[in-house]
Amino acid sequence: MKGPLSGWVAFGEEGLTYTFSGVTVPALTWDPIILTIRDLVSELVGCQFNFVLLNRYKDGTDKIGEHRDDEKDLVPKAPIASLSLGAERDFIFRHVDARQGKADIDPVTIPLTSGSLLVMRHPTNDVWYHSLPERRNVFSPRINLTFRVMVPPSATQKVPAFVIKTGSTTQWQADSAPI
Ligand SMILES: O=C(O)CCC(=O)C(=O)O
Ligand SMILES: [Mn+2]
Repeated sequence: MKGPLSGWVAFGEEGLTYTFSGVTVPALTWDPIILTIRDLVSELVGCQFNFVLLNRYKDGTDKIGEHRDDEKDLVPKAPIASLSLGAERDFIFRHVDARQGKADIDPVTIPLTSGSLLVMRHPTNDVWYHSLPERRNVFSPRINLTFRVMVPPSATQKVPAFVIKTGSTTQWQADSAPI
């Protein structure tokens, strides 16, 4: 996965780290404002997130290449909630079978406006790649917060690391969500 040029910052429970593309990002102690947002997003999605990764895109030349969020630090099947602030950018899903030339499935483009919350539920990350391509006509910055559920350092995968509530959950465009 190719990340934005400006690097990453993360907040989360003590001891959590996120390793991707050969980079390990340790969780800083929760900032009170970020924690308040985390609580709101957790309530909205119905999942107790324990980690948030912040990406900053200084303008449309910063981008993220096509990838899936499939790192071993992530609790399998937990949702990922992505909050966007600042410049609007296109987020593109591409189906794994289309990528491999096995099926003719159109990519799905979602314009992520400031304040939008995109929720990727299982099995989205298994079957769809995503990217945030370069946009030469975007001149202002964007900040993205992805709320995640990470495996606690001492846990094994046999131990539940999160609670999913059923009911009262909110999804991005439920009818067209690429799940
Ligand atoms: O900035 C975004 O909307 C996507 C970020 C992303 O895919 C990631 O951090 O894994
Ligand atoms: Mn991603």
